[in-house]
Amino acid sequence: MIRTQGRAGTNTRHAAVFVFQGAVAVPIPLLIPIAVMAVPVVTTAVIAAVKAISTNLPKKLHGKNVAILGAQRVGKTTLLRYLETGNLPTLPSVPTVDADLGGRFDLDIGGAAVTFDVPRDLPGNQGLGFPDWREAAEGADYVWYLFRADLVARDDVEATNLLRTHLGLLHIWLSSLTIKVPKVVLIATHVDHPPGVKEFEEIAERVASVDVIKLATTQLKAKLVTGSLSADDYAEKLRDRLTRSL
Ligand SMILES: Nc1nc2c(ncn2[C@@H]2O[C@H](COP(=O)(O)OP(=O)(O)OP(=O)(O)O)[C@@H](O)[C@H]2O)c(=O)[nH]1
Ligand SMILES: [Mg+2]
Repeated sequence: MIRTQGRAGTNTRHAAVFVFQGAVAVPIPLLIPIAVMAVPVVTTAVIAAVKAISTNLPKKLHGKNVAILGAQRVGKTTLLRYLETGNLPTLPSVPTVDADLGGRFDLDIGGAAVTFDVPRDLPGNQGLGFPDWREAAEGADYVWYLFRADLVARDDVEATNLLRTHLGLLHIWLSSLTIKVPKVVLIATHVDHPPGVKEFEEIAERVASVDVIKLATTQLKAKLVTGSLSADDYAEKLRDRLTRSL
């Protein structure tokens, strides 16, 4: 396995801090415009503070091992790049080879050192690919399993069968562990709508009701996180949901 050192993350955000230094004599007529100006400033500060809370990911992941599993082209590298830099990649994605966010490597996520293990999925060669998956899953604090929610929601046979195979294997591997059992998060990608709109909620509900997902949430005690990595604001919401699931 290749071990690489990632770049420092750049997505740390700081909540605004306001310091009031002593009383200042202000004429009464001036107080009203100042008060009017203060409302948006305070509102912005509150929003910044709420955002800072939702980016607790580095604290939760510091020192942890995360195995990222999933079929090809589901968004594993895109998610990693987003967590590392706070932005989606601008260059077209290519299948991961070991030296490029594949294999085992350390990454700096907002100041936290996290060890990721991203074994490749080898289609048609799964007998070769799965020992790496097993090793990664068994040594992890978290297993993040990514799959395409859009395909599963519309009953795509290949995607659903692959999901069933992968989650079945995960169940077998993890149920034989006695000491440290990793927490499993199922990350459903490709729901390319803003959360809250009808289309998003329909896909999210459909995916949550698929038998293999329901089984995984009970057998594996897996959490399900749904979203998209097609735009920065969708990715931010997905990251926030992922953070809450840890
Ligand atoms: N529309 C849409 N595209 C996505 C989403 N997530 C990832 N993609 C795109 O899907 C393609 C594959 O993404 P990658 O992150 O390279 O997938 P991967 O799982 O690392 O793929 P391999 O390394 O080949 O296993 C890229 O073109 C991404 O931009 C998503 O939620 N919605
Ligand atoms: Mg990749």
